[in-house]
Amino acid sequence: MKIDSIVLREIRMPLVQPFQTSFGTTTDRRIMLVEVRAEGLTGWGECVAGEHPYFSEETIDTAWLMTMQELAPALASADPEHGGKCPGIFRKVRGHRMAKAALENAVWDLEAQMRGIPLAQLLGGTREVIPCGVSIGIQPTLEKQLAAVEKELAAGYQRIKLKCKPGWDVEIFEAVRNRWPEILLSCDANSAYRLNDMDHLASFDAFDLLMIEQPLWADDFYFHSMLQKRIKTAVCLDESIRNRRDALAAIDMGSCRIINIKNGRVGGFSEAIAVHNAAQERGVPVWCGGMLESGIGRSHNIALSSLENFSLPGDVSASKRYWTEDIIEPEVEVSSQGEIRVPTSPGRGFQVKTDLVERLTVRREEVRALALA
Ligand code: OSB
Ligand code: MG
Repeated sequence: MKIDSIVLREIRMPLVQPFQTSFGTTTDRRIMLVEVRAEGLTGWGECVAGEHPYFSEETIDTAWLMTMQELAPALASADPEHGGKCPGIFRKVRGHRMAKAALENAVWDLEAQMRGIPLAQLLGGTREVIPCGVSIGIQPTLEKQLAAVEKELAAGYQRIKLKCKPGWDVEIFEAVRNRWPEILLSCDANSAYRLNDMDHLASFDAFDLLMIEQPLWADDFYFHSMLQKRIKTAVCLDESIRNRRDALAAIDMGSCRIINIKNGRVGGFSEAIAVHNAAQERGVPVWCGGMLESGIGRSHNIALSSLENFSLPGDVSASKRYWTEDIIEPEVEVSSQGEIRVPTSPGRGFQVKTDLVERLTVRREEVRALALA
């Protein structure tokens, strides 16, 4: 494909309600979008980096800088024939996986349009519908926490994930389990616990959780493997898994029994598929994580979730849980069975509302392929 230009934008979108994790509260999102324009078509990508380097080292501002200085110029002069070429084009840049993923995924998005096939099919997906769960932020009170769970169960979601941290864990699990003994329930600590919390984490076994997500350090496999040996509940790794090799190491060491795959965290669709395949070959189920995405990242998560080994409900949920108005049409909707239908139309299957994106844009820069010649 002959790339004409790459456009970077920052859009600002207020969340319908603040989202609190063990590392902080998000009220408004600052989102970097990329457009890769080639042969009269536009592929879109979303960078999932946050405003602060709390979930990962990357932020929207580091991603913007690396995209302008390194990644977009490299891509614009490479004219890749498909998305799978992007890791090679970006290889000399160490890290910055969320920045790389935004561009790589835009190229896959573009390629699906050029070939006139659904993005899910281009990725190798086979599912017609994907099972959906929700990630519920830490609430101001137990009553509000229970009300939030009740609302999402009523909407049909198949799995409830509770954000937790020391001081906001067993009491909450106990209250939720007492009220709903049968539901699929999990928790996500975003690395909030330490070695001397091992006994405390073992006490989570009483609540029949589907998994405990990333209890320990974001860069650790070894102590997670020690923890996994001591507890019955499956450990799921999120932050720790950066690529296929990490997944292999974690599985081999027994650091986890489930893997959360996030497109941005692993650097784009190519590596996400590689992690998926490695886990599948070893009998480890995966699910698709979320990063409070706008409709563009969300549509890409839906396509990824259509791969076979995404057998557990993901954190990919309806647009209206996040936004008063999403930037895609139709918005992402979840059925009363807690499922999202995978689009069968060419490309990502959701139109970008370009007028709305334009209105939300607070910063814009462009890299033109011709200027590089
Ligand atoms: O750890 O999965 C996480 C949101 C931001 C950063 C990290 C995480 C999350 C979520 C929300 O859990 C998932 C979503 O609803 O998009
Ligand atoms: Mg997580």
